[in-house]
Amino acid sequence: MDNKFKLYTWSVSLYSGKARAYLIKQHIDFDDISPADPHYDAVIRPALGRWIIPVMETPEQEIVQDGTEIIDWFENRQPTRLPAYPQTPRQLISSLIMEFFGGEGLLRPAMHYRWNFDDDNLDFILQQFGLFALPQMAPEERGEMALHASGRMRKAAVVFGVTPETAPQIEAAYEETLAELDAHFTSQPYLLGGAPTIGDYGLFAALFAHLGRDPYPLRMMQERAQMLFRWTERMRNPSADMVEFLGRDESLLAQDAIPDTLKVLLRRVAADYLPEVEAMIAMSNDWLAEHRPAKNEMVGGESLGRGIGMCQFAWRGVDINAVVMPYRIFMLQRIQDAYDKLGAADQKQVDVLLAETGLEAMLTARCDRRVERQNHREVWV
Ligand SMILES: N[C@@H](CCC(=O)N[C@@H](CS)C(=O)NCC(=O)O)C(=O)O
Repeated sequence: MDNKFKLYTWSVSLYSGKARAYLIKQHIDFDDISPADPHYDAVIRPALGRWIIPVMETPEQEIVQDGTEIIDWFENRQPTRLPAYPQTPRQLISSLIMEFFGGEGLLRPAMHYRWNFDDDNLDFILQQFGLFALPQMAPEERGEMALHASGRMRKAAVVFGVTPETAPQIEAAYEETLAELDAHFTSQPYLLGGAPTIGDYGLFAALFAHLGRDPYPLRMMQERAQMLFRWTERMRNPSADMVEFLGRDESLLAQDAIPDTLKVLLRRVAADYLPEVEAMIAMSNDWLAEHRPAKNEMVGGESLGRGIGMCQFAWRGVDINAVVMPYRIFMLQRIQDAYDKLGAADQKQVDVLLAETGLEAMLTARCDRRVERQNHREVWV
């Protein structure tokens, strides 16, 4: 029997990078497998009820879908080599906030820099999509097929709020974020010191497949944010890869420390992502009052849609219309649940940090119904 874990992924896939980096850092013996492998259509897809990646199949043939669930599958079977969840309150909550921001908050610049720079990106992207989706096809035929298939993703950029009107601000915000990330990774190998935590894996989602791999944004990162670029290498290396940080070992900063450069990033989340989080929750609560989904009703129902509608919010002087996806409520709940489980003294410490960084609403913007994952899908509970 093959006792390796199998990870169904594409290098071009944002959420795949998160799960893959975790497996690499934990020294788990696994193989990347293309979902074009016949086993995906024969076994994995029917089990999930839809086509989606990343998916992990364990040596015992258990199927685990979703980047976070893959990480938690290992984290729930302690001990792990480098625990993804810090044990101290401020580091735990900061790390979960960065996970949320990396996978969801940075999706808008990720989509923009992938789909709106055709001169630099398009040939590469189409070849890469073709390569992963249709490995059996000749390279010259792949481009055409991939162009057709990528139409849906190009449209998705608009659904995430990327338009000609919002693009200048998306770029300005990303350039600022890039500089702040670079400053952080100049002084720390990972978000919280010498080892990656859940926030690193979440950030790696957007900062690798799109922003650290597609030609235009990769060049931007290499030219303007070399220490961030180094972190994207480090996140793919089973070694600690901290050659420029002499004397560091694979441990988190002591005493629940939050470096100033991470506080800058938390303020960035408050300024650039929190307005959308609040608009998403307000819209979801209105939608729930109107639609009253049954207990355990699948989000998106039979149509498999992931969004329940659009929300509007003012952002850096422009109005953004963006899709509301209950998966994001699930991710936000992770932060709120972790906070709710803390003792009163620990909560106070977190309160001080969130007040200092303008992130109080990350705990108070709550959805009237919980979103959980059951049978590989999000459901309203
Ligand atoms: N957060 C989810 C989202 C995964 C996701 O959206 N995957 C994309 C690729 S990066 C996908 O499979 N899209 C297929 C589709 O939407 O049909 C997870 O980690 O499972």
